[in-house]
Amino acid sequence: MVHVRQRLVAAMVNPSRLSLSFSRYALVGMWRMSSWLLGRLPEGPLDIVGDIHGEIGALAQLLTHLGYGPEGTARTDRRLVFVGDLVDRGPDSPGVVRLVRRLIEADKAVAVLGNHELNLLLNRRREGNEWFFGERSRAQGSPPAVGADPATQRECYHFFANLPLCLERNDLRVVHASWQDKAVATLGGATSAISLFEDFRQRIETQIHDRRKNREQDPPQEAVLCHQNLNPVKVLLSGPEERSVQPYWAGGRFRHLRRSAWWETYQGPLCVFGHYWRLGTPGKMSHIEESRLFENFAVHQGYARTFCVDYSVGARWRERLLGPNEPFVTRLGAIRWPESQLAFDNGEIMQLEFLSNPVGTALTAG
Ligand SMILES: [Mn+2]
Repeated sequence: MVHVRQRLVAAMVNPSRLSLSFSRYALVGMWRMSSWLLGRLPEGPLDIVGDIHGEIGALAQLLTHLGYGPEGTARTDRRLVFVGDLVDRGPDSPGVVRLVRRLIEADKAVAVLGNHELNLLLNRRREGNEWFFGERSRAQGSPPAVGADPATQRECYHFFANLPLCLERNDLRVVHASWQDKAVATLGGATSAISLFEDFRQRIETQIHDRRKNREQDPPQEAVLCHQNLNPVKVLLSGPEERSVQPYWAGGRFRHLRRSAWWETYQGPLCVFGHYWRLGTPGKMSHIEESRLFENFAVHQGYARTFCVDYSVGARWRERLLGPNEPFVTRLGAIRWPESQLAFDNGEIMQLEFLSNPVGTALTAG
């Protein structure tokens, strides 16, 4: 079986030329098997919490407003769902992991893996994850965060390694960044997120190498796009990308690729995801570049049958540096389902609205 799967995988990423099409995933789609990497969402009412990024205080406040109490255990009539990116940037990543892990063990919650957890599983050092490696943050002005001793590192690693990549039930889907049917279909034969990631990474690398050996010229950025869009773990956890019409300046350098608004073509039941920062105020919080993806949306609005629930709380540590703490621009949000409401850590509650055609959705930032 493993051999058959490897041949299918090879066929998918071994087209006559590098292709960003998912068409070859159809081969594997026919062969979809059950896998713990595609988990089952619990039935009944849910509260789906956005990216937390170590902001333990915001999480405690949100849970209290949702009627759970700061530890999240009081309710028996609802369950919590976490969309990933529990860690990095904020003050207490180990505290958030411990709280969420306890809730999952008590059958009060489920969670999916985010790209920040994936980086830790892959032992990749990134700005904001110094806490895990016992280092001081490299970000300018960043206050000290709670670090991870070896026992905490092991606890986090084991916890992340056992999180599914997607969750679904008849009326609802949850993934960290983007739901792509053909990427989801590859989960069937996989034994872990890391092995699936590595499997595809190596095949894509080999193919790029072969093409270079044959002196075939790929357009600039082609290799980056292939690694981003053809690796199912990458695309589910950090979303598809595309060439930008014009290079643009973001995060201190010119960029040639931008994030794709995959929700504009998504088909399926309501999909709730995080990852894309929705909030920022021009000037004061201009570092939240990604908010432009949602600049034509009000905070309570989603596109068609999708909803992004990341309200940029991962930037709250920077907001603290700007002056008085309250009120924060960034928020931690949760979708209450089936009530179709949005709840925030500041206690605000709004009714959701789903747009069929937002005017001039901007895609110029990454
Ligand atoms: Mn993310």
